[in-house]
Amino acid sequence: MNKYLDISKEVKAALSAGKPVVALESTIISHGMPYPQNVETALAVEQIIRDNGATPATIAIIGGRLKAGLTPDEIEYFGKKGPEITKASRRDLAMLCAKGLDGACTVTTTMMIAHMAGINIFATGGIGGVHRGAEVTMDISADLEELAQTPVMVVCAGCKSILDIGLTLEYLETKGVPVIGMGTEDMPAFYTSKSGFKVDYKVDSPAELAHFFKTHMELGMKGGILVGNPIPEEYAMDPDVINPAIEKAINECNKLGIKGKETTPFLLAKVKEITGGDSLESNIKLVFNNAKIAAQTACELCKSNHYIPKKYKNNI
Ligand code: PSU
Ligand code: MN
Repeated sequence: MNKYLDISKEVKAALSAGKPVVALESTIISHGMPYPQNVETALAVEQIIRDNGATPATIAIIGGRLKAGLTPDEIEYFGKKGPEITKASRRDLAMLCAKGLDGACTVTTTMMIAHMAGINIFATGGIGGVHRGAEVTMDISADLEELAQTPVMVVCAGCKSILDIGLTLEYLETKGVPVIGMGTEDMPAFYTSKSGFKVDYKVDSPAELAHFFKTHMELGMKGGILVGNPIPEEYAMDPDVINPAIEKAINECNKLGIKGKETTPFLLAKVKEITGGDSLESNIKLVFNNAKIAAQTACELCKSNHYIPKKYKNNI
């Protein structure tokens, strides 16, 4: 085991018994949502994973240690400190460990630490991607590179249109990352269920997703897979409300000259402010939904070594 890694007792017990474990990120807690909803959501998400038969492993860096599995007190600490904690991407990992500092794990570092710990399924809200205007700014999230090189399945609610969704999908195609729609052929758009862009493949159940992922791993594919799980219709936002809010947030971001790693947290907070908190409510609900699907998929992956969806049976 990596000398910088600490796996919690509960997570270690689950992993060594071959039981399902689902990784969760900590940037969504510190930078993605305001306190106290961030802590409430993080704890509720862990409960949903348990209710669906898996063990949650929230991932963060504390005092230079890579943690797979946090205590409720540690989650409270991340939630309360919020953006004061360093948002940790791949480039930050060694320095935070060397200096014994804290770091909030993005999708990138959560995938890295999950993989080190032997966890291969991860649930979150949204991933980073190619930002609008990236042809000038070159702002392309390290999350896409991590998906290209680390074999972890990331269940998200698609890309929000603070990003250029079309370019994000092109980038993933170049990097060989399969994009799977859970029950949909349309890439979900985070606050809404459809972006107008197609996913690569549609699956209809966690069992089918587990089968696909197992095949991906058995082939020795080095990268991850991205699952777009649409927000349930009852929690989706009206495109006529959310789209102008995103436009306004992006304009403000550009006007203020906000760049680099500050961009995504700024846009998330601004969209929430413009929508009077409605976007936060949708955000919380879609994370719950992703946690459920990820836990169910982790259970299928553990139990069904030989699961073959009916429609494939004739081809074998
Ligand atoms: N998108 C969200 N919520 C989030 C993030 C993205 O809807 O909390 C966070 C995730 O941790 C993601 C990171 O990995 O932002 C991407 O940041 P950047 O765009 O700077 O790569
Ligand atoms: Mn960026």
